[in-house]
Amino acid sequence: MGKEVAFAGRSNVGKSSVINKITSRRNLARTSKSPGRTRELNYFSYDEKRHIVDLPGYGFAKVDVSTRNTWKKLLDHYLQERACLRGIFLIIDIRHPLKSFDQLMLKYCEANNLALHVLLNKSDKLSKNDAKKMMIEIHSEIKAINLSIQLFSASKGVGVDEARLKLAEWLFFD
Ligand SMILES: Nc1nc2c(ncn2[C@@H]2O[C@H](COP(=O)(O)OP(=O)(O)O)[C@@H](O)[C@H]2O)c(=O)[nH]1
Ligand SMILES: [Mg+2]
Repeated sequence: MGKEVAFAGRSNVGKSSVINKITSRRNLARTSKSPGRTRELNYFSYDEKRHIVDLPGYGFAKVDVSTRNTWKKLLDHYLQERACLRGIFLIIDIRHPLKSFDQLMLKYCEANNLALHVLLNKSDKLSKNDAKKMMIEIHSEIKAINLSIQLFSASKGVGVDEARLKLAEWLFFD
């Protein structure tokens, strides 16, 4: 059976940039200029048994009910066939944490007993001290059983090794 790791995040948190940075494969995930353009599930493969799934995000400005429902349906459907899903990378903008999209994602992880790795992206926008404080604060607000959390910056390359290690743990180890 194959192994899958899914990347989730509200639009414009930098999900595409993060995927590009971690996988260091150009055009593996395209960075979109207009936020919220990704609507369907995008699969990227290392080989026939190891895949990254780019889950569509939403949340930029107002999102209508039908967009929300479409996303929920898509996610429900995806999680139903998730036997090979090893864990979820949840990308959060460190300056705007735990919005309703993130809360919903956290609920899904809890309900389905999924391992969760939170990337606090755009940490370059805060001082090192403030970023650390935010991480502690956000960590204390997330109640997940199998949780890890880290600072990240796709622009400055902060946290890349740590994130790659987690990805490798889920996709390649054991
Ligand atoms: N300052 C800063 N900007 C970032 C970072 N990561 C992404 N961005 C910017 O955020 C915007 C949205 O990025 P994108 O990867 O398209 O986000 P997506 O909609 O979540 O896939 C772009 O203008 C990126 O250049 C980061 O770590 N730091
Ligand atoms: Mg994108």
